[in-house]
Amino acid sequence: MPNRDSAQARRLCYEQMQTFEGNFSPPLGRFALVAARFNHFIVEHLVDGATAALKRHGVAEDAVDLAWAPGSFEIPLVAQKLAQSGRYVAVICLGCVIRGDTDHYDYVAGEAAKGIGQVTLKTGVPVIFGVLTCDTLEQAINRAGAKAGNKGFEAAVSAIEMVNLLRQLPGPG
Ligand code: INI
Repeated sequence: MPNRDSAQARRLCYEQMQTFEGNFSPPLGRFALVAARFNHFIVEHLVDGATAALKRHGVAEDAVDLAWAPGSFEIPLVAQKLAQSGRYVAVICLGCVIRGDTDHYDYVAGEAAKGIGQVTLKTGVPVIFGVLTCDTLEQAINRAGAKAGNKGFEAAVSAIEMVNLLRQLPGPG
């Protein structure tokens, strides 16, 4: 357990640092949701969660657009087109991949994660990973608004934080 001296020393040290941290006030600009239609009965709850989070944080309903992709594998291309359009301050990707009997899951989940990561780095637009990757349907249900929160809600909150954080950071854009 750290002693009081070291805690105080750390606090003093932090006071010297310039610290950047995104807040949760509603940023100006539009948000895009990209949702996968596959496992729609789960994803619709992620869309509801993301929409509720944006609204609760003061983002106007008409400042949010929604695009449906066939499955999570197709999310990155749709997200890339939206991010490159210049119309959106952030793109929030929502999907649900559930492990089956084959290794198909690994390809779909892996490509979705890798692709979304590539899009955000390539475009400089926050592109948020709100894709559930679950072993069971029960895990998915729990993360889509039941026992373990709502991943869509969390993704939208992260989007707001990232927009506000990037606006503080030095550098172009
Ligand atoms: N897409 C998902 O979003 N979740 C899944 O669980 C899933 N499974 O299991 O197959 C899935 N497959 C479809 C995939 O995303 C593509 O749409 C399809 O392969 C066509 O490219």
